[in-house]
Amino acid sequence: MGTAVVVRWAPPTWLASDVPAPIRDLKRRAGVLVALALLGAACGGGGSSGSKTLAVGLSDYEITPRAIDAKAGSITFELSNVGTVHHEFAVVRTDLAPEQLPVTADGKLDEKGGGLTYLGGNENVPPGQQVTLTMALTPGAYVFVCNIDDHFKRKMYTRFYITP
Ligand SMILES: [Cu+2]
Repeated sequence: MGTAVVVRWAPPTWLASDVPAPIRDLKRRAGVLVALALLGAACGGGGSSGSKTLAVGLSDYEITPRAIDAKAGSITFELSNVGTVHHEFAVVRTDLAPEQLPVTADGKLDEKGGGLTYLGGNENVPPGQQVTLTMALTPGAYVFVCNIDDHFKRKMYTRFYITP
């Protein structure tokens, strides 16, 4: 018992010598929090209850950001086509990875295929244009795709997670 007390009282010197590490850690955590806050601000986050705005880039042949997550509710997507050809934006609810999604004979995403629910919302976005699309999404895993021509085959998709 006595030794246990001694052991318990030993830490102060150890703690003192170790102080810089926790402080460094705290600073790092603060940095992460600030980054997240900035990300939230960049995503619009703007006040109105449960709705948010997400900037999505459509290029030849990529949807950015590559992995997105957001809270459930009404989400307004600001779709910017920074590419040189028409792109679209469609929402698919699925637990499958994009690479596992069913495809048609010509390599497009099979919108009626198994393992997915095609929610549509597909907006045709001309090059250089911006289109706004608002959808109410419930918690779950999603994939955003451009299913024009062979764009899906070229991996023009991104994963999206909705958290409660
Ligand atoms: Cu496309």
